[in-house]
Amino acid sequence: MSEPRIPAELIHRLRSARRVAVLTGAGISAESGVPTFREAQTGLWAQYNPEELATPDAFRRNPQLVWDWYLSRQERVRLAEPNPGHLALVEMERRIADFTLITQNVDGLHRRAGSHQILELHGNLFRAKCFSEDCPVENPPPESGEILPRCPQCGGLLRPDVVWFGEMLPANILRAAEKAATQAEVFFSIGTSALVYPAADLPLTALTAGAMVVEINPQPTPLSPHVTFSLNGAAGVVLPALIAQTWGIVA
Ligand code: BV8
Repeated sequence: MSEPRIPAELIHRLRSARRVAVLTGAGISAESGVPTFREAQTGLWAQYNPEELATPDAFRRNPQLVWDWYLSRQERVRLAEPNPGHLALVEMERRIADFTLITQNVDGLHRRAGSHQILELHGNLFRAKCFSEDCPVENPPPESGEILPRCPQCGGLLRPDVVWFGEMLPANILRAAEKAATQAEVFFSIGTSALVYPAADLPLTALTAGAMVVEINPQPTPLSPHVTFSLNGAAGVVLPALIAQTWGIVA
């Protein structure tokens, strides 16, 4: 399959850009074998809707079920490797003076790929925190099937350190993401269905502030009609082509 052709205007703009921001969603980890958030779940989890499991109420009702879901996702991610899409963003960070990577993903694959300026809007699968007093804790959550982990400070239940539906995003991280979106000359929305707020507001914030907004997704999304360029393809194919055609290298 021939390499996708990146619009000349985008290449030109990227070469001279000082400030670039990128928003990623589950789609950028799809080529690492990590199922996307809304992809049909398999096995035991096929009977559950992720949006119903990723809530405080689900945890209150059945903490073991919710922990087992997160532990099964951890196991999937441990077996996964960053893919060429992740690696292309590491190269883009090297080329841009003021680069911000904003991710909705909780899989930690951007950091494993070598990205540094990362804002994890929705937390991280491999961190835990206290469900009662919100004390941050370091020790890893339990192996699957063990008794439920308790907070060493207050004895309450530990929970995955992710943002569930109905919960506020970390205010400092969201503020930094909004600032990056407002200041970006080029803003990418990559591998996200643009359905979950407030993350889905960020590309529109960038557009309103005058940025060139570029979407990379094999499917159209509610954002597609508004963007400057819609590159219809897989992140692991389009991003390496963009790096090669902009800076003449293979990421
Ligand atoms: C909030 C962590 C203020 C957990 C996640 C009612 C009550 C309360 C809130 C709401 C409500 N109604 C609406 C809301 C707001 C709600 C929301 O937006 N709901 C949506 C569903 C309408 N948002 C919230 O609740 C947020 N908090 O608003 O607080 C508040 C508080 C109280 C009351 C009111 C307001 C918190 C949202 C955070 C939820 N946590 N994750 C966990 O992961 O377990 S979100 C979850 O969805 C993941 O993080 C995921 O990243 C994210 C977004 O999904 P995507 O990443 O886009 O993934 P998806 O599968 O959808 O799409 C994948 C895309 O990739 C597809 O487009 C596909 O085409 C593409 N793709 C596939 N392959 C590739 C590819 N692209 C490129 N390359 C490929 N190879």
